Amino acid sequence: MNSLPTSLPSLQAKDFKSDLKPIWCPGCGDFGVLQAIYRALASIGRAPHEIAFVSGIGCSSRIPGYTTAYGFNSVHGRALPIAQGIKLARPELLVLVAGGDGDGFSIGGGHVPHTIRRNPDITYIVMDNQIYGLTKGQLSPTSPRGLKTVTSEYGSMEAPVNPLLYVLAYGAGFVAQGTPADMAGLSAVIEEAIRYPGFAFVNVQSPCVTFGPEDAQVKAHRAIMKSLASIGHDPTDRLAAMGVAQRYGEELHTGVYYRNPEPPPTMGALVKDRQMELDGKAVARERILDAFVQK
Ligand SMILES: Cc1ncc(C[n+]2csc(CCOP(=O)(O)OP(=O)(O)O)c2C)c(N)n1
Ligand code: SF4
Repeated sequence: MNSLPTSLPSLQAKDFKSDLKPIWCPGCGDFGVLQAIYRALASIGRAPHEIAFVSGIGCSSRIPGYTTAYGFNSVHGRALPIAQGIKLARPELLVLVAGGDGDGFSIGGGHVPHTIRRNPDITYIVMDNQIYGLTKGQLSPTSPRGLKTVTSEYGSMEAPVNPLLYVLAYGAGFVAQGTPADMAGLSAVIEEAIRYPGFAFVNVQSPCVTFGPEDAQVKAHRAIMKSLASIGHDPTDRLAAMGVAQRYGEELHTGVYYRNPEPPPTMGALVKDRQMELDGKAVARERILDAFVQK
């Protein structure tokens, strides 16, 4: 857990709700994700003006605009580098990133490993609906094999990317999964991700009711979801987490896959140390020069 203040009773979920009305299709899973984010932010207790919320482009990437935090609906696939820049320039801000599976694991997929190896203290929430929603139903990197879409009329021939294994393999310190079918569980993992001191990833199975796979619906999730705690998973065991994550696409597990019990230094902490080191060297250099001039 990091030094974020624990819940301030004065902030409620409604304080994070902006005046903008979501234009998602009725029944879209992203409504539930938004509610879970409001709840998590209320529990965290940071005021909206202390939060920077960055997204890429997609239906899911509209989410920052529906909150009262500072929002940046940026460029398709480029939310993570922008968020890292914000966190470096303004380390005191709470930085959240959100977007779709296409945004994060197709066009933006190359940024994920590099963000993980730098370990900025940011939270990345992916609304994984296995489709490109905004552009009306093309194959996405997480589309299941066989899915018929406008770009795979006879069914996809490709194996899906596994977002959980992807981030675990690169060493993400916090990895969790949720679904809007379990609002309490989803807001709890988002809150825990925000409190983790380092890069934290939450994959949300957020159904696209208009273009997504037919069996991916909130109601269907409720019937099949299984918490990782109920199967006795140990979230401090990264290899065990990778083992369970292999079942992505076959079973719907919710909860924390992995939480590094000894979080490594964040990018912000390392930069601060380097700055102090260089400042110290600059002071020493000035002293030597002063001594030289005085002679
Ligand atoms: C550079 C660039 N390439 C392509 C697009 C078109 N585009 C916009 S959103 C999107 C994919 C949306 O899918 P996803 O990121 O999974 O989000 P969703 O809409 O499903 O929430 C694409 C291909 C774009 N806006 N910019
Ligand atoms: S197209 Fe899909 S992802 Fe986009 S708002 Fe509609 S249901 Fe949601």
